Amino acid sequence: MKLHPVDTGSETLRLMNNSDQSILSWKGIIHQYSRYLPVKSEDAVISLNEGNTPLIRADNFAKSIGGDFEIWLKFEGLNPTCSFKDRGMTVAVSAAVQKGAETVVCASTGNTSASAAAYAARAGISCTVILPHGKIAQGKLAQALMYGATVIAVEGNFDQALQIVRELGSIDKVEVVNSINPLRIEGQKTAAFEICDTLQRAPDYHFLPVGNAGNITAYWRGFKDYFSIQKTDRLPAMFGFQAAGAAPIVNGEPVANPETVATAIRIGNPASWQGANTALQESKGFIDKVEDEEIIHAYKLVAKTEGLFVEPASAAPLAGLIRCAKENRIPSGSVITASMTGHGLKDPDTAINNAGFSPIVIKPELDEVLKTMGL
Ligand code: AN7
Repeated sequence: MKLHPVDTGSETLRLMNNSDQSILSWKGIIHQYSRYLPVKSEDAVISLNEGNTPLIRADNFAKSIGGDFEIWLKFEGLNPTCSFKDRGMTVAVSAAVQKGAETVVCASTGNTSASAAAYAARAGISCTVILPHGKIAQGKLAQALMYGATVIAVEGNFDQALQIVRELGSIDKVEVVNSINPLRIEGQKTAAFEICDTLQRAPDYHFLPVGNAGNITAYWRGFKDYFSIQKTDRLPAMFGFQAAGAAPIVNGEPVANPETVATAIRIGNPASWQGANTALQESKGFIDKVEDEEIIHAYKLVAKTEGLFVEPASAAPLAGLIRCAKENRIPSGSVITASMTGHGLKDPDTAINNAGFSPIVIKPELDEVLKTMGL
């Protein structure tokens, strides 16, 4: 099979700078990036061939928000469990199995639990997830249940669930796979590698949602790793966005009762707060909060203009980008990348509640269809 260069208009890219063969036989992020990771591909690896997600250029979206810059969306919803968490989970679960763990545990707003449950199933070990009762998107809950995890719902929020999980970590043969496990961060940094490999450069700005702040920590590490070995010639400014009702880093203090439609980032006391601060300071970045209405607006806009269905949390950086475009914060011609952290199908309720209309019910007749179509 021959792969042709892709002409994007402003620059000519290859699909990847790795060998064509590596695209055809992608075996996951540990296999691809083992030289930058603490788990090696020769070790027993628990993988679902995660990573290698598309970086989609979003010119329609850019135009619709009046942006005079390039926007590239890293569609992490196309990982095996439909979120970026799989990158960290392959590393954390592989290491856990190697050291003899029999159970993995995590607290979660949904995606971590889906990913942990899948990788534990693949490894043949058990998994217990602790979730805030009633605040998990349907798709994520369905995943954890289907992959066979023990699902515990607590009458409390994510921060309280994580506190319990921290204490479970001291039990023999139990491994915590939240991002307080440093191996999760290591795996997640590979998304930054893929962005640079695909663009053949680092972006000027990277936008992403911030919840527990593991991912902003991970991307910054990834961009720095590539820069330090001169694979790239610049470092992006990291632009993070929290939901207004769950914005501890922006407010400078924990939020006791976080609330947002973007349940994935409904977190009041992020575990990687320090990592986020480092990324923001070192990259000369920026963190802000966006209202739920802005999140929903961006969520619908990217679906309608680009055919990209992401979950509400992933729309937070897009809402932030809309603001930045309005406020002229981004110099024209900049190359912006943004993490679309989870798939829209994870949260069908929010989609249906916000789509703005219901299917139009008619008789099964051509005339009726034509009339409804306005033809
Ligand atoms: C779609 O699953 O914290 O700032 O328990 O699912 O690294 O926490 C999920 C977080 C962004 C925030 N987008 O990332 C969990 C969990 C989506 C997410 C975030 C999450 P971090």
